Amino acid sequence: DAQRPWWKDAVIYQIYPASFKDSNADGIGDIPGITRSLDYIKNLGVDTIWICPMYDSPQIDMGYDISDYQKVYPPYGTVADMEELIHQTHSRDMRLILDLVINHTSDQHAWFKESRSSKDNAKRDWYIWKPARYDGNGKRQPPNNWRSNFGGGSAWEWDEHSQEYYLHLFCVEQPDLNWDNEETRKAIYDSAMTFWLDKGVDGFRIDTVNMYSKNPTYPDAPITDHDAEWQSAGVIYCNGPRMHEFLQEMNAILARYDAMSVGECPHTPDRNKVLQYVGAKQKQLNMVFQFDVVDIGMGSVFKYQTKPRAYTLPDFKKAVLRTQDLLDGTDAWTTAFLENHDQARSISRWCDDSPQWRVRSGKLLALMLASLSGTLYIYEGQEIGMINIPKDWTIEEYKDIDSKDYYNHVAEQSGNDSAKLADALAAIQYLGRDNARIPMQWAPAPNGGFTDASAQAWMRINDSVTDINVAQQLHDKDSVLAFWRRTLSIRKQHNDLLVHGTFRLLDVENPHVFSFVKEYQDRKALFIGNFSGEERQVPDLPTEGRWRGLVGNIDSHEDDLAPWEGRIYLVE
Ligand code: TEU
Ligand code: CA
Repeated sequence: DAQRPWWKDAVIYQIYPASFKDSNADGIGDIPGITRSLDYIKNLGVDTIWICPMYDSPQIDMGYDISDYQKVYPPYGTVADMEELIHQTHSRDMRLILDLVINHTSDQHAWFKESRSSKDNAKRDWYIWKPARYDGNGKRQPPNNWRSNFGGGSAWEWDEHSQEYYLHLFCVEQPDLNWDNEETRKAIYDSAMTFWLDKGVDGFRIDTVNMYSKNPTYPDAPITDHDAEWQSAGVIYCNGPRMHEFLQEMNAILARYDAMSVGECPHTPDRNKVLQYVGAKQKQLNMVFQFDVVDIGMGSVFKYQTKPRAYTLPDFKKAVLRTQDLLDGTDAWTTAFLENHDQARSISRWCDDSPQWRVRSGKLLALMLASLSGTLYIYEGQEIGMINIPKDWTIEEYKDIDSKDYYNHVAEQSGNDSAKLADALAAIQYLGRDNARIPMQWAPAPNGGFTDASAQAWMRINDSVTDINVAQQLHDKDSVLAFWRRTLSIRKQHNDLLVHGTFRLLDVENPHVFSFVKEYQDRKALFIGNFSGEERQVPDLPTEGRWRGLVGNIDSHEDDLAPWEGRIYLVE
C-alpha cells in the first residue's frame, strides 16, 4: 500500500547513549560510539533509531532532567557529533528520532533559575508555583497530597528564597513546566523541537506526553496508601483538560517536517482516551506506548513488589489485546514493545533467564513481538537476549534514582529493618530500570567490549557477558541475534499480515499457551507460544483452512509444544 506512512512499517531500535558504545575510553558511551555501530544496527534489519536524551543535563535522572535543549551533554559529544550521526544514519537509508522531554526541565535550566529568582521575574509563570496551605496547627503544607514519581516524597518542593512551592511530578530537580503559558509553549517548541528538526531528525519519542495539561484545581488524590502522607496521583495529573489542544499545536510543527511522533502514555487504561491521542483524524500523535503490558504485576502504591511475578498469562494476553485492538475498526495506530530503558529485561520478566532456557525464551519473545501489529520497538541488547542484573549485586551497584529513592524510603520507613531491605533489593532486582541500563554486551572481553579494557565503565558490566554478547552471536547461526534477524525479515516479507493485520486472541484463559490469529484480507497467520517450562498440548487450531508451519524457535515436529517453544503458521 503506497499510501502508508513510513513509520507504520518501521522497526525502531532504541539506544541508551551512556551504555551503548564508548569510543574514547572514558567509560561512558557516546555519540561517536553510536555512529560507529550503525552498520551493526542496519544489519539487524532495523530502519529507525531512537536515542534517549543526549542533551546537556546534570544527570540526576539520566538526562531526563535537561538543562539545555540545544547542547549535547559533553561526555556524550557535541552538536557536531549529532549532525554527523544524523548524516551517517540517513546515508544508510535509516532514520533517527530523538527523545523529547518537555513536561519538565532540570532545575539547572536557565529558565528555572530565572523563574525561582523572584515572584515577579518574567519567567515566574513558566513553572508551576503555588502558595503554601496551613493546617490546623499552623504547619506549612504543600498545595495537595500528590506524591512524586520517585521515592515516597511530596510532588511539591518548598522554595525558601521565594516562599512558594513548585511542582515536580518526578524528582525535586525536575520542575514541571507551565504549559498553560503560551510564551512557555512557544519557547519549548523552538528550542526543543524546531532546533533539531532543522538539523534533519525524523521525529520524536515524546516523554510523558499526557502530563502537560494539569487540572487547574489541583485536587487531592484519593487515599490509596493509608500509612503514607503522600498519595500516588497519576490518574489525577494525567490527561488534563487542554492536552488535546497542546498536542494539536505540536502536531502542526511536526507535520511541517513530516516528522513522526510516539508518545508515552502512562496511567491511561481507557481505550477511548487512548484513541483520542492516536486516531488519525485527531491529528495529535502517530502512536503511543501504552503501559498495559509493562505495568502488569506492578504494585498500585509502589511499582516495586515484594512478591514478584504476581500475574498470570491470561493477564498478559489481555493486556496485549488492549494494545492490539486499538486498530480494530479505527484509523488509529499502535506500538509493539516489551523493553525500554525503564523496564527490566523481557526474558527475565516474562520467561526464564536460566542458562538452560534463556536462548529459547529470547527467540519465543522475538516471534511473538514480530507477529504483533503496529510499529515494532527493540531496545539495545534485546536482540542478543540480555538478561537482568544478577541477584547477588548489592544496592551500591544500582544507580537509578527511582530504585535508590525507593530503597531509601523503605530504609526510612522500616528503621533499616534488614528483612525489609532484602525484600526491597529483590524487588529492585526484578523490576528496576537499571536492568536495562547497564552497558551493552559486545564481546567476552574485559569491560564486555563496551569500553577499553583499562577504562572504568560508568556502570558494572553484567557477569553474563561471557555467555551473552554480540561477538559470539554474530558467528552463531543458532544465536538469539541470528534469530531476530531472520524474524525481522519474515516480518517484512509478510508485512500486511504481521504489521497491519487484525489481531484475534484465542484460548484466552489457557494459563500456559498464548495463541492468536492475524488476518489481512484473505490471508491469515497464527502464533502459538508455550509460556511455561513444561511440555504443553498445542491448542485446537482454528478450523479456517490448512495451517502450514512458517517458522519456530526450535526444530520440532512434535505435536506437543516443548518448554518455551513458539511457532508461527500461515494458512495455505
Ligand atoms: O518515564 C515516565 C513514566 O511514567 C515511568 O515509566 C517512570 O519511569 C516510572 O514511573 C518510574 O518508576 C519517562 C522516562 O521514560 C523516564 O526514564 C524518566 O525518568 C521520566 O519520564 C521522567 O522524565
Ligand atoms: Ca566516551
